[in-house]
Amino acid sequence: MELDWNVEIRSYQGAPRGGDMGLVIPLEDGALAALVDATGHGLPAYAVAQTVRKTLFDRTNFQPDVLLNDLDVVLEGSIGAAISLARIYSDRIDFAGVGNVNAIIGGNQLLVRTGIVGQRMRTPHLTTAAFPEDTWFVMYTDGVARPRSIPAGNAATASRQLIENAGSDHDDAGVLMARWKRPI
Ligand SMILES: [Mn+2]
Repeated sequence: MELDWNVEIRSYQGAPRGGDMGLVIPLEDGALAALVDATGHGLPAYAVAQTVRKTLFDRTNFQPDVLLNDLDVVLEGSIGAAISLARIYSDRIDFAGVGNVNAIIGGNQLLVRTGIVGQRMRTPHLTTAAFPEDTWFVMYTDGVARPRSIPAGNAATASRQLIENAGSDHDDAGVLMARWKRPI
């Protein structure tokens, strides 16, 4: 099985940098996926998002709820961020999120706690969900409306389409999509 994934980001008003940032780090038994919406826009938000990126690359072997607690400490004193994280395995995902980055798997919304990582964060909640072949896992920031349906195509084309269909003109827009696929 092959993980078909893509991160699509469109910065607010075409700015070259923004606070939405996503990544998928391939691991031996799956991947670590993250989608971040740092508070605000532009360079300050971009800096916070890059701090999150660096922290995650340094700590790929930790569970999402543990990582959110770590990030809450790392981002203390910053403007903070909404962060959703998924540890992807061959048949399931472990998921946790704090803030306004939503997640859907197989059409079902996953629990995201309110709050801001780095500021007044509540204890993250770890959810485990089945992740069968050809099931879409989608994360999207609050600059994207809840998708009514998943566009056809692969992760790259479908995520681009989602941003086009449902992305806001007044915020950074970010989408991360992943599914297990049999290699062609
Ligand atoms: Mn936003």
